[in-house]
Amino acid sequence: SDTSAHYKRGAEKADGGSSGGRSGRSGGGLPGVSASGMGLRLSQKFVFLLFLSGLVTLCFGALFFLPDSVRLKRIFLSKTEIQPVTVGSGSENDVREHLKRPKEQGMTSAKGETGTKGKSLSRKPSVSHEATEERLAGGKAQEDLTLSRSKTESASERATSSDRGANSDTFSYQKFRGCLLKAPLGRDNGKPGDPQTNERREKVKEMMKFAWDNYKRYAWGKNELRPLTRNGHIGNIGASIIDSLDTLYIMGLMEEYNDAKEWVQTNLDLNSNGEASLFEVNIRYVGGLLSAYYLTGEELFKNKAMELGEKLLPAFNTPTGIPRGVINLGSGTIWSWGWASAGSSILAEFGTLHLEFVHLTELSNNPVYTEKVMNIRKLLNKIEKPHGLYPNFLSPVSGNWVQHHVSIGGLGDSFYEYLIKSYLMSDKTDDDAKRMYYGALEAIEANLVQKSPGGLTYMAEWRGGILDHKMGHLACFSGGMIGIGADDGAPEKRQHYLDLAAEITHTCHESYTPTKLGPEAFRFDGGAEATATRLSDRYYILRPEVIESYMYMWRLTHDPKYREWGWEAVEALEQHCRVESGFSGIRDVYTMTVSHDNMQQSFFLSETLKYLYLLFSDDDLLPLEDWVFNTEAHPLPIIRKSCLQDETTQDKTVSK
Ligand code: DMJ
Repeated sequence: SDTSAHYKRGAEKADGGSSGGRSGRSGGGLPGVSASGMGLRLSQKFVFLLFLSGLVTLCFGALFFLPDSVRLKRIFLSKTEIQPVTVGSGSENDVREHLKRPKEQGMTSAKGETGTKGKSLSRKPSVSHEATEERLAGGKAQEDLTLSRSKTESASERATSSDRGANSDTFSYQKFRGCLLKAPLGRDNGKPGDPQTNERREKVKEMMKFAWDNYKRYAWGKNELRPLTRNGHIGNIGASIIDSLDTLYIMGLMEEYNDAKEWVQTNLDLNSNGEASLFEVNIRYVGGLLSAYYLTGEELFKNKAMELGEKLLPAFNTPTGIPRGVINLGSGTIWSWGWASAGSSILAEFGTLHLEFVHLTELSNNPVYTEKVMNIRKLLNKIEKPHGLYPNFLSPVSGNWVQHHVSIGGLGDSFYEYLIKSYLMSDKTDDDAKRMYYGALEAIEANLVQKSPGGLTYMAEWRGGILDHKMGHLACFSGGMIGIGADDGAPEKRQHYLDLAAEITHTCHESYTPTKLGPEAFRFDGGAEATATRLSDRYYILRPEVIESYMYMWRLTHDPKYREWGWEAVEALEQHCRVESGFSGIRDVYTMTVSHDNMQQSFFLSETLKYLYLLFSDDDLLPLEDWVFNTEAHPLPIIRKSCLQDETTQDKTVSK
């Protein structure tokens, strides 16, 4: 009713305006209108028809472009509402997707495939009921840090001592620690020697505490904080808590970390009948819990991760084994996103499971997880790829591509990321992943990488051979990705890859203006040079990708400009996104008087602030020799098979 009242007011205003202006002439009739007032002259009919057809074309055009820059941010869908309960839904694209969903959902033929809930599992990991660890009382942050870390260390010692009596089949935390080349948190928790850098790092820590405290105060247990209205965004599965565990831990915010841990222990309900995005649950929850386990040795996190992993298995019960995008965690029913063409699965979704699933096999000693992701890879290897490229939509029934849209940004992005990271995480033994990554990169370079008239290197999108000269903010992660993969490329290409990584990162930095924050998508045509030309692309939802590339490029080159660019971003976040009760995305990065979107995304806590903190830390905080970051910035250790199987391996840090 609000809408119709608004519409009526608008119509009245228009009427009033025109009648007032025309009334003087109305006695003689309006020019061009016949005496009856109903008929129109031929020329007017023509103009009217022209206008109508223009409008129709515009609408079709808009529909065509709708899914382009969508990052599918849904995690848990509500049981009762047709529209999904989302995480990360601050994006206008997501809102548009929601609007499309109700109608299309009914048309999704795939809805309703039921999985054989975890049949193949030999044993069911139980939820940990270990007693809640006593929370540390008060004290200053620094005291907490020392005290609590030693408490957590004793947790990892507990884990290791229980390992000793365990069946040799089960994962040994002690051995895992012994196989790390360096202590995960470095010599001095990554504290940089240079005072200015340290001050900057402390500032980032303060931002994390501020974001966390407000989330805790106003939205505890909800998925995300709405900082303007001071409440939680729909969804009660604590996405911000799981996403924050490792960030709080590495920053030494131990009181906060312990609150988060206690919530996981007592409130994380994985038996809910909620419907979930396989991709989002995997990267945020499985990834977040795995990282928390590997960093702290707390069995609780391992058990929760394995319990969740088992619940995701029915998603793979399709004719090809390519999982569908949505799953009901209670019943195991699966279906495809209503908006994905012809019930297809999304490359960036089914292609972003590998790291976590391999670790689930490591921890559970159950090969089923690795088998599932290896099967995806096998199919991708088998099917024909247009120009060597991987399109974004694939049918889980026929195993064929559904459309020829290729993007290194939304819908495609983390598939490429997981290829190179699978190789790195396997201690460089997964040659298949290596071959696929460099093959894909070659095809991307040949078909998508472009240079703008102004000399900026960018990744265009590809639609059946036609280039769309736009780059999404999401695609900016590729600077870092190409950077970390440079060293393992063909010797003659190594420097080239490093240069390409630096150029892409530079382009993304160029898009951060004038607020020093960047738009959701920017273009390189019609005279545009890394600028958003559509109003609807001008928003910034606290995304991490540009900062992520700064962090990797800093680690790889130690060029001080990356730290300077990171600091620019910190200042901009403080100036434009910090509000009284948290951080919020903004609707237009090109106006200095910003309008806030009222969402503190959970990836701001897991990624944006973590990457900034790492950027201002020494390289020995989560060293890249030992860790890869999943696509939600949750660190996962490199698996050193031979070391892990060696009887004599000892945890150097514990014995020390
Ligand atoms: C995060 O959820 C992940 O990084 C994902 O892969 C894509 N980007 C969002 C944040 O922008």
